[in-house]
Amino acid sequence: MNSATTHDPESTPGGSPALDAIIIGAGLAGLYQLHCLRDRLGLSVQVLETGGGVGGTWYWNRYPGARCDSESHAYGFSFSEELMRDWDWTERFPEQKEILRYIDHFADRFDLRRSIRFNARVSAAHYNDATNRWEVRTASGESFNAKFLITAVGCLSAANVPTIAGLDSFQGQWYHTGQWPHEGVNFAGKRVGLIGTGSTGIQAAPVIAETAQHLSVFQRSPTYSVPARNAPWTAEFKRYVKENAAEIRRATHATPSGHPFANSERLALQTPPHERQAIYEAAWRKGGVEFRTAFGDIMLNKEANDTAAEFVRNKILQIVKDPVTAHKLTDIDHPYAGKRPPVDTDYYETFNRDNVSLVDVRAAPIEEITATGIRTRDGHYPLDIIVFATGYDALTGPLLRMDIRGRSGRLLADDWKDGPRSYLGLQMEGFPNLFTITGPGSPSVLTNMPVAIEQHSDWIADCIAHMRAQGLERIEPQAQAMGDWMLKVTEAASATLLSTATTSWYLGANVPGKPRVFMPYSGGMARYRKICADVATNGYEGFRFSS
Ligand code: NA7
Repeated sequence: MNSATTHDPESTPGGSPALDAIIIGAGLAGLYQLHCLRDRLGLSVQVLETGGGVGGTWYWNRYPGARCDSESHAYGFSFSEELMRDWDWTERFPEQKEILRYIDHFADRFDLRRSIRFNARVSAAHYNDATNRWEVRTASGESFNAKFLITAVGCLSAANVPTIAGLDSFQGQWYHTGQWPHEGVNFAGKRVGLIGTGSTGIQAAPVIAETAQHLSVFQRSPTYSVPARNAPWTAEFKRYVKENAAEIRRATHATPSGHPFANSERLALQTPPHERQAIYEAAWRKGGVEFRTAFGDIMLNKEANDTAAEFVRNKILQIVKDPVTAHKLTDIDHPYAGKRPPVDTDYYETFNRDNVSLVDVRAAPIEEITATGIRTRDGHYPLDIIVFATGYDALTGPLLRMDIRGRSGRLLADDWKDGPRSYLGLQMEGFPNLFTITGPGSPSVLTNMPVAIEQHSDWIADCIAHMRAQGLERIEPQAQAMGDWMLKVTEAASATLLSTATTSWYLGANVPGKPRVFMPYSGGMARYRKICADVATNGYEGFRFSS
């Protein structure tokens, strides 16, 4: 790749330092990886970021009601106890603005911005066999090169706007929740159509309904949502967090999910029904994704799962007053938590409002978008604003939207045409010195993300430090190790009910034409952490180095 604006050891104008590493993305992953490589290892690092600021997911997702489903005290970085003690989260489930403030604080505290180029979207990354360097190009034509390339592009960052005939002709405004305008959207007095009832739609609907003249929620697949029970943290809890930073970190490292709570050892099927009901009631009152851990067999046994599913369905039926709407909201086609389980604030209650209606687009699919609204098979819904809460081309999308080529010009998109293949979700055979933070094949979206991000970034930094110490220039996985790992990913998914939710984005089912492969590793974060640590201890077993 040649360009007039080239930043590399040979031709960098003004003698700026040669790059050891390029990191794509300045969300939580990119920032922490930058800190590891630049400040711990002393490497010269350039971060390239599409957005105009740090934050990644939290930079883009400014839609109404945007909040984290992880509890705040366990959501941030845990490598620095000082950072944990100095930051005060105000609420149990922090809203987008507060998380972005935290990420800004992190970037400033560790002086990270000087190594980040904003408004720089990477369009291509090609490995040069002769120089053993990655040549990276941005959409605006700038070029960079470095020995190591690390993608920190997020798992849910490639917006999925469905192809619906007529969208271009719509005369109102439309938005995807993951590309929300910074100035916000005024719904007052407007007829709003919200498409999608995953975690995002479920968060957005109650907030949009507060000001919209009318909100129509277009539901294709109902799902199970549990109340978040969000509330400000008490002074006592804030003190607990400061005094127990190390313990909170230890807890998040010990659980399968990276959340500070483990699966209960109790089994739903071995608990008498009245006791089981009381346990579910207590979990429902407590709220949050912790509900899923009420019994140890919920995700392993369909019959056990049915007890959780029935409990949530009954709650929905009790909350929603209109029986037809309640029926549509509970006509769920997958096991509880088989698809990513949302948590909400007044989602089901929202359907009791006079200005909200549910449109069942599984029964009568959307046929087209007209100049004035949405036409389904059985009617036309006049709208001023359409909100797409239609999710993402998850995990592989952000990587495959770039032109990534490895040894001898090998195209990643070709290697992954039948689904992503990697060793440990960290590296791909044929793509030397390329690391993917929370890539497909790692626990990623099945965990409390910062925990997975820290583990990957630390592992990558340790690996690069090892290479430097040993004078090694190149690392890539062995094909056999990669194949064996992919079998483990499939086996782990088959051992749970996750693989039975055939319409889930974990399987790529939400994007037409995407191969149906269960992408994240579902064997648990704690187990995965140990596997990665053992691989390193055993001389980076399964990888091949060259000097
Ligand atoms: P999700 O979980 O992928 O949800 C997207 C929703 O949009 C889901 O209900 C989809 O129905 C629906 N959808 C997608 N395309 C269409 C079309 N063409 N017509 C009607 N409905 C459609 O994305 P979220 O943003 O809610 O959550 C993503 C993650 O972000 C979340 O898990 C958190 O980790 C944060 P479907 O189920 O495909 O039938």
